Amino acid sequence: MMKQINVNSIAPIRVGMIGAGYMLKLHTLAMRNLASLTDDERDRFELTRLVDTNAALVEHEAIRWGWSQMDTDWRSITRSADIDLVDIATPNDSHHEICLDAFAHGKHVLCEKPLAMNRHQAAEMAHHAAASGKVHIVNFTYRSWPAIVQARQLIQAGKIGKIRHFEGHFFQDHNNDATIPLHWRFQKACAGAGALGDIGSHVIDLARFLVGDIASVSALTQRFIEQRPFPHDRTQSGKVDVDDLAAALVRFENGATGSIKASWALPGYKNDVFFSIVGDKGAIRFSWERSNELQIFDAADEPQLSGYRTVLIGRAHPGAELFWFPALGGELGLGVTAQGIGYGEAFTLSFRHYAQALRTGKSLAPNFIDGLRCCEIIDAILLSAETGAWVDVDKTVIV
Ligand code: SOE
Repeated sequence: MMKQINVNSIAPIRVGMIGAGYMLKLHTLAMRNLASLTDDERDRFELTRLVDTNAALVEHEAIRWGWSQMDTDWRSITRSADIDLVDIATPNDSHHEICLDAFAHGKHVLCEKPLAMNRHQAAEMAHHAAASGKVHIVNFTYRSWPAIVQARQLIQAGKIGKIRHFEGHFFQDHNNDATIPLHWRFQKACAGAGALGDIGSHVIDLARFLVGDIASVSALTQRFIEQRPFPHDRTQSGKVDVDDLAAALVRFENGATGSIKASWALPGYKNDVFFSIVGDKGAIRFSWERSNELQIFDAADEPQLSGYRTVLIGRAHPGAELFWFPALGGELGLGVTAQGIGYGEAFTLSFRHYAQALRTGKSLAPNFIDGLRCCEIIDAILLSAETGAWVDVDKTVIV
């Protein structure tokens, strides 16, 4: 029997995405996958318009990923009546202008991290975001990861007691290749910071998510590759002026201490988002290189059994129930399967969370205030690295 399939009865969230680079894949995949994975009709995004200044690229990507329209001017998104959510995945130096224009035209805004070039820009953006009454989101995607949400729930339930120490890093090695050209991420004027902004921002955000706000830092930065070839003439090279590595000792407002490190040029590290959090009753540690595992230590275990236990992340953990089980899984008794999930699924979970924020009209964390706090900590780390002194994090109050 042939039957017409019912289409959505609830209007989808109409998205205009700015930037057709690497993040386009993850965002689009997440929005498309979410529609099929969730039964909640409110979790629907419509791929309305894609913009990039590179006309050939935007056409290619819009067709490939199923966007309805394309353009080369971002104002065709921030100022258009047929867009609800402006999704920004452009180089960092453009976030400020695009966000302000989007809020001025009554749009909800999702912005890639780091939110801004520095804390001053970020404060202005957070101020406009709060004043607009619109939903504002910063895509700190690791916050949605089931193992990390589980870690936070255990910490909040008091399982590891009072937190004494946080050790966190994000290490990669892809920029250890000196032939990679001098693109925007290697220039302070476009990126604001190097590895610290690109991936250190994630660890900073996780430190805040899991432990709390940071009061002060003592840091250093290093650059390993000083010159890189120009993208359009590789026989010539130009100066890199951002960090390849940043390392900071940190004091949290709640009295815990710790360290935060980031580098994109440490051979052997492929994508290691790592944290170890130790409290007076136990400890938790996680590494993205074993992202479907969470390690938990309970100081109350009897001495013969004392040690970390490895928990395999699956349907029992927050968010992971969305994935990879038959529609009747529960009834078939497959409630605890754990086939394993990855980077793409992290974005799907993030977008499910953002859909919830958009439908309730509440700027759930991670929002522009979280983006601002992260920029304040990045600035404190850069200042400390420059002066060699401990620096208090300069927190802007947003009302
Ligand atoms: C590149 O270093 C990168 O894609 C970051 O920009 C992302 O935020 C991180 O999730 C993975 O690595």
